[in-house]
Amino acid sequence: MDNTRSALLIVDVQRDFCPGGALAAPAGDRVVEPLNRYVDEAAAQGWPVYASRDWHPPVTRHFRQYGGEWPVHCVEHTAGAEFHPGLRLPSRAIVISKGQSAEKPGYSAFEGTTSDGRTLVDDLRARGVDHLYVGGIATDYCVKHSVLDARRAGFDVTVLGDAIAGVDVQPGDSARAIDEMRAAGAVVKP
Ligand code: VGL
Repeated sequence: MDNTRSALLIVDVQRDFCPGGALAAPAGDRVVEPLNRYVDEAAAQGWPVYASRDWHPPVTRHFRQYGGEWPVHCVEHTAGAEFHPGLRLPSRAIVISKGQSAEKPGYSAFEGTTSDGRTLVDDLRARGVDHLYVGGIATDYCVKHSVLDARRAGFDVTVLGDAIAGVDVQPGDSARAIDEMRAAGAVVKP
């Protein structure tokens, strides 16, 4: 008998990471349709669905104007921080907010918490999950860091290669991120 229990983790499919947003991955919106299909599959299998979101304070060292690397994006309670309007999250989806610190970027969903303050890893363990299917934005930042943390925490990971999009600040960043995730033991599904 197969005792493994899976979950879907959708990373940061937010307006600001899609074309027209403050920090767009050029193909950010193209992950939406494949992710909707994975959501349907997860629902059919009874898997939990997690959706992480960047949820920054207005002032954080993550932003360029305060010494960081990035334009202002995904500020809590703003339109840019909303999930992409085409993403069909189930009503029971578990939202993981991250990046609330003014000091740390919060790239990984494993740095985030549920609405009642539980860490992602505690929530996964409480539900008996040991295999994560991961898609979303950005391949070379939040997807990569989430996948590497998931592997470190001992989860099996399948990266949904048709449902990720990168920022590619340097050409090749996403391809290198995929290599890193594979080297850490994640399976990258085409
Ligand atoms: C992200 C760059 C800056 C991401 C977040 O969600 O991948 N990328 N902040």
